Amino acid sequence: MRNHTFPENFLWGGATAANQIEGGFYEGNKGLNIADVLPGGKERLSILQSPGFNFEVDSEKYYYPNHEAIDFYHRYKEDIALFAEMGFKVFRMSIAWTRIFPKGTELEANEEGLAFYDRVFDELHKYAIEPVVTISHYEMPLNLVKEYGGWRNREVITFFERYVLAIFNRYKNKVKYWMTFNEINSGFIMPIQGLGFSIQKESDKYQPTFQAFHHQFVASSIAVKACHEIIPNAKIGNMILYAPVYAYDSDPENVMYALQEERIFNYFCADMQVRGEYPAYIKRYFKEHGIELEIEDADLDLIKEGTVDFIGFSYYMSRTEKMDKSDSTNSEGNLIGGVKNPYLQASDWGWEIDPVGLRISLNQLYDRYQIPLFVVENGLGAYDKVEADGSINDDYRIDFLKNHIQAMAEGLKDGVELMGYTSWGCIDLVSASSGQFSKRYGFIYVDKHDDGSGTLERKKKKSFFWYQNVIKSNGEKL
Ligand code: BGP
Repeated sequence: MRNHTFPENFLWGGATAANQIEGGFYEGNKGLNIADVLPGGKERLSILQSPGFNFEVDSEKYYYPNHEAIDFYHRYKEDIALFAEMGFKVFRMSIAWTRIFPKGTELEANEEGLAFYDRVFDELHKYAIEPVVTISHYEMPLNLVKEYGGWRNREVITFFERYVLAIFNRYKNKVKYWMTFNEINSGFIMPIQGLGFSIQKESDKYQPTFQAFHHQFVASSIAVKACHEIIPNAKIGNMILYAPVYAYDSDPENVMYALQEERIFNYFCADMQVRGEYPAYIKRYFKEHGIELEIEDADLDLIKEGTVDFIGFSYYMSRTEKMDKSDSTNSEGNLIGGVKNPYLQASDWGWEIDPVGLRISLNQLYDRYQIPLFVVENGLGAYDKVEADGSINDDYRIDFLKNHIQAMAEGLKDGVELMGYTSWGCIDLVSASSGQFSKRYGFIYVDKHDDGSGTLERKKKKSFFWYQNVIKSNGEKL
């Protein structure tokens, strides 16, 4: 008997971000963005998570993997043909703000940048692949960071508005799925990438972080409203990093602690973008942390009016929490912290693997918001080995994805409304947190290594053929 769990129009595909694939960092009049000045290698994560980074380009000292990335800028045709061969219905990508407004402050958009994405969208449409576009994916213009202090500065909203109007007007006939800020809530743990500034000391983070978020919420609402006006048939979503928070045990103090962490990290930004107002729990949190936001009169109405059509989210791991962590092992490497969950294995990078957590996430998000969901990132970063005969047998990745797709099928049976699934890093790319190439996610291998060497040749991994079948059978053959 056939099992029609996935709806006929389910949006299967893969996900990327401009700064992690394009390269060509100075071509087509592109300006520098944050990602262009982040070094590769293990030190990147600590830079992203600790105070005091100064955003200076120091090319003697570091290798900057984003400068060349996988050269999608020149090889997009070859890559899109491979996505088409897998049967992609959608391709999630981002537009680099700095290709359109190199410094962020110009009055006119850069034609060469606009033309590049025209070519990419046209190529996708040749194969009936719909682009799903993230407007801002860790790619803030460096000039806005250095001269304006990133999203802390209200003026940035005006520059962002100019950018979104330029891309909506230009691509109104080419793009019908949009998302505003990638993993907006990641600003809590990696403010450099998400909010465009580095705090100077840990204790100073509260006020600027929430002020910057406020500006992003206003900007997000402006984008939603403009999108609805300019492209009435389009859908625009938000994008959050979702990692369900489990209490370590049944001690009510730990359960309360986990709930609080969950609300602040997982839900606060989504509450703002979906429900359109500051929730009660955050008002108490503001009081307790001495946070007083500067909010202009029209802001709250705007936030209420500009709520999103769907929730895009990334799912990689869950998180386990307890109040007193002194007697527990830290979940080493789990991007969003917490204590080690004794029931879970972790990836080579320490990210805890938890497919059931995806079913939980889908249910929790849908219970809370009742609007369509879209899993726009999920995948396994792993070391891959090219065998002597050129094959890459990534059964571990197939297992990971299979279990997560099965969890989505369960979520669908639970009644969750789910638009699609774009597996992260469908082609190997630069890792955002570590800047490495060796942390690979792709169905397509790219011959490029941590030291920058490699021919950039593309090869199909075993998972390529597996995913092709998944899409062909609409999720029935896993
Ligand atoms: C998300 C980001 C992506 C991406 C992914 C995997 O946080 O939206 O940009 O890179 O995580 O993370 P990493 O590359 O650090 O393994």
